[in-house]
Amino acid sequence: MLCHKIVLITGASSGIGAACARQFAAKGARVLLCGRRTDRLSQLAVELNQKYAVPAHFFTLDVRHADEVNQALAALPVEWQQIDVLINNAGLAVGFASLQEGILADWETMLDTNVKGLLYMTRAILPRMLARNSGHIINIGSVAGHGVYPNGAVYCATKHAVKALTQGLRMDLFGKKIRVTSIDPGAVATEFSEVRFKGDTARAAAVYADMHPLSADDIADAILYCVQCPPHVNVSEMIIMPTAQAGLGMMAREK
Ligand code: NDP
Ligand code: 8X3
Repeated sequence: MLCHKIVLITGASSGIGAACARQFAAKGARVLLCGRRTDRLSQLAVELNQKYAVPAHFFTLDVRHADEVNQALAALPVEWQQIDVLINNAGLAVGFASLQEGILADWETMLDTNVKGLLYMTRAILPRMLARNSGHIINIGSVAGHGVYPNGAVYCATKHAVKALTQGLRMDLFGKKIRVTSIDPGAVATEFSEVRFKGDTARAAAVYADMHPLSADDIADAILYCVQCPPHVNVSEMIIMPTAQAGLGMMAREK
């Protein structure tokens, strides 16, 4: 049981973030949900509040804006301010293009969300963890942080940055009782590809066609495992791929 621990999940409005919210709430955590789509967050909070004895709370947040991050966190009701676990999950790929043809706005969205958003959240929440000398930060990286593929260099660069930030944070917190974990998935069937291909659902579906991808729940399971380890155990990095995936873009399709 997570005994009413406060778990803040960025990007809780879909995919891995929403799965984490459900799994952590089921284990007795008080989940704090944020993202840009208020309607989704509100529905999820209602669902969790009806289903579980511990409360869920949501707020709208675009992690790309440092001021917004700081104001939203400062405005949290006092009973939600001591965050025990931060899951830096909000992230996305936008577009699939070579560097010579890439769209600047897409690059900025990826860098601002995946790298700067993660930094803003971490910077805002860490001081309180340090004051209590306890806490756990989970960064959602990717197998794209362990290699590169054509037309995906900028997204891969953001996930390489997440890997470096996770490693650096662990060092900066040397000697403190704050855990830092990177969860690095391969193909997970979420809205990720629909976002990458800008609403082209057929192209998105093709990413997961004729193979058994991971589900958002598979990743939430792994995150739950890391958080539930005894306090002296820090899972530093976990790479999780579908059995049918052996590397970046290397999928065994069944047709
Ligand atoms: P989804 O598209 O389903 O979820 C992404 C979440 O990020 C949404 O809840 C979205 O919420 C949120 N988000 C995006 N931009 C912002 C923003 N500016 N501010 C706040 N929230 C934001 O995809 P996944 O669940 O798959 O993605 C979650 C994480 O997992 C990402 O970091 C992704 O890079 C990573 N990942 C995904 C893999 C996959 O194959 N699916 C594999 C490896 C890693 P909203 O739109 O409401 O703001
Ligand atoms: C998402 C996995 O392979 O599409 O991070 O980059 S991949």
